Amino acid sequence: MTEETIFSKIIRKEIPADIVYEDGLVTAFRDINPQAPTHILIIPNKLIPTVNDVKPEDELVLGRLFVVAAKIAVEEGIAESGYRLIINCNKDGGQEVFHLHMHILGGRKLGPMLSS
Ligand code: DGP
Repeated sequence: MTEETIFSKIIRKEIPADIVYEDGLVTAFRDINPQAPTHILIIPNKLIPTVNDVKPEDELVLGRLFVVAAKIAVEEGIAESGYRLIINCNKDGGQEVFHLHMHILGGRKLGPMLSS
């Protein structure tokens, strides 16, 4: 069953978030618990719980995640220094919110890709 998460409320502006970008397909906002100077989440406006739920018809919105990530990286001044994009999936992947989201992290030298 597909259940809405807090991210749907952020998209609908029912709860506050520091939104840095939005269009008809995706919304991007600053993570509430930033792990780096820039830590922004980019999410499809459509509820896709996990990567496992991705369908061929989602290609446009998923491509938009990358287009917006590149735009945000420029705006945040981290495009040249570099950054990391992360999409967690399910328990072993560390996913906490079941509304697919891309993390964009940068603004400092990031540690090894996996800490454990
Ligand atoms: P993940 O572990 O990949 O599911 O990451 C979920 C992220 O969502 C985590 O870094 C914290 C962030 N987050 C959770 N709830 C909220 C919220 O209400 N507002 C914002 N801005 N971020 C949230």
